[in-house]
Amino acid sequence: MSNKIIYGVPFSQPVRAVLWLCMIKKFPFELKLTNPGSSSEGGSRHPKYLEKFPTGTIPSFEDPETGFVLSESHAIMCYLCNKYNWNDLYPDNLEERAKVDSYLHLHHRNVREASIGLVAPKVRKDLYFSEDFINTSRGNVEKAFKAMEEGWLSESRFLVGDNLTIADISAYVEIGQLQKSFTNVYDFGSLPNIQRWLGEMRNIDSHDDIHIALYELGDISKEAPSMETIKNANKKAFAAIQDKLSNMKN
Ligand SMILES: N[C@@H](CCC(=O)N[C@@H](CS)C(=O)NCC(=O)O)C(=O)O
Repeated sequence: MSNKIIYGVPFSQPVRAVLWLCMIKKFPFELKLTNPGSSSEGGSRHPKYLEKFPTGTIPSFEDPETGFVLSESHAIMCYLCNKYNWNDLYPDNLEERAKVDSYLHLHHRNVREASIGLVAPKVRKDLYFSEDFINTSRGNVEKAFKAMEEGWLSESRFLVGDNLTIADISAYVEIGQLQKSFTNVYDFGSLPNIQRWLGEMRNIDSHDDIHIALYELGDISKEAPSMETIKNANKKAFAAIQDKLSNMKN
């Protein structure tokens, strides 16, 4: 049986979410390195990639046995949970599942903007982000953090109840990257519930393996990383993931 394929790079937040889910479930896969936004061979905007995945984004998923292909991190995570009955991370109970879905829908125009408003302008010097754009993104992130701090995480250990779900995985790959131990671009001092949750998430299986790219990148609060640093971070993280996958086989 050939492995399912995940397209992406470990530096990408939504790719990390899918990879982390697979690692937690010890689900074997092949990671095909795909450069986001590049129209060269091996890039997410190359015609060959677009033929399968017209949105041109990573992560994408492919089942080489059936030819089934899918883009969008949340759709991929929900599909895998449904297909393999990972009900611990995507609960069977309809109300609980709906709460997970509710977070997943909210994520895109809110928490996801942490990358756009707080990380990308420092990391992607090749792209232009207007001040207005950055401020709108930051405003959306602040609103989402308030909802998490005063709502969900004031009532329960994880976003939906006392157990980890794919909502936490998706949220953490965005929010976690901002911590002092990674990029250090956000002060969580006034958000004790989010801080507590970040601590819970750091203890989840494979956390360190999935975040090697960020450990490599280090603190970017004062100085933007070079393209070379980012490339090397991706390379090291890819090698570590390959290692973990080969250990899973043994
Ligand atoms: N909503 C998508 C977002 C995916 C996304 O933004 N991926 C970025 C990399 S982090 C990408 O592929 N950018 C390249 C492009 O848009 O050309 C998901 O959750 O999968």
